[in-house]
Amino acid sequence: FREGLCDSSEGRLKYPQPSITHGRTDVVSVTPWLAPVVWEGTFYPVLLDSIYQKRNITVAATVFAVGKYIRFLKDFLETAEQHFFVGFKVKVYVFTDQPNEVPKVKMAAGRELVVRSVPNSKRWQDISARRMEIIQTLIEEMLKNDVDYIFCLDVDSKFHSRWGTESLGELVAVIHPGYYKDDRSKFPYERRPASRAYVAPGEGDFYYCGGAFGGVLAEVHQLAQTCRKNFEDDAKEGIEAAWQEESHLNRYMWLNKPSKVLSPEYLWQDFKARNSEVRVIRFSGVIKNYNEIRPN
Ligand code: UD2
Repeated sequence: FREGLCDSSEGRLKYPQPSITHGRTDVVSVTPWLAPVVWEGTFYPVLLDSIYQKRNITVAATVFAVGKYIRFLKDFLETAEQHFFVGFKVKVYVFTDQPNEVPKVKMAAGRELVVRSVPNSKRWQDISARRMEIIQTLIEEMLKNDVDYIFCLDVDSKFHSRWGTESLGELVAVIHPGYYKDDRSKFPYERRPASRAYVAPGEGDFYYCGGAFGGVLAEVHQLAQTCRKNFEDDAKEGIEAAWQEESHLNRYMWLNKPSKVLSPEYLWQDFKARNSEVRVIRFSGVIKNYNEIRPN
């Protein structure tokens, strides 16, 4: 337990009394399938950390920095050091076509950076979509190691505040900041029935981000394998879903409900003003000039 928060006579953790009648009323903090939706004010960080510290967990993160996206890596890694699972064992896997350009970021004890080479692609859509295949293969290799949880994150983003043990679950999805107040008929799901990512206008739960998802290795492996296969089978028939692997992820999360849902605090976008229910921005996508950074 962290110093100052335990009862020195008995070594037990002290924290405010949980209430069963008072809590946040401006947001929904549980889905209709009873998965928690994580918002600031719905959890006690120190209490959660104490639970997971006893389990001695290791958390992996994957991030792809291919082509010009390498420019985002330094801020991503430096801010991850400040906010992502601080005090826990963390392994950050960087996949890049320029391993020599990976910035040297000082990491705390117990935290490790692993750099892997991947080829570049002519189309940005392929770089983004091929992540599923690489994540699938990485998890197969990790299963032999001591990694418990994995998060797969976009590199063109920064951490601004705590992202920690409150986010852990079997299968974890993040609500996209752009659509969470919209009717589901407006979500940018893949709408062509011929695609394996198809979701009909009267169906679906939320619109989730492709830029952040995670969970335990077995669950994320199943997700990556399914999205990869559906993406490739679509491609054989000349179809590419509206938002590539994000569309396939959304179909997957509809059919296989996430056990924990992270609010848009966990992936905001810098070009959007903060909405009042978002009390803390923990992670956000930076503003980028698509024409300038994408290969085509
Ligand atoms: C959205 C999703 C993204 C993905 C994409 C659809 C969010 C915040 N972002 O963002 O995850 O689902 O739609 O394909 O939910 N990359 C490179 N080099 C490149 C291109 C991409 O390394 O030349 C990597 C990089 O890690 C980047 C990620 O792929 O963060 C996603 O690409 P993007 O940021 O261009 O996708 P975007 O902004 O359309």
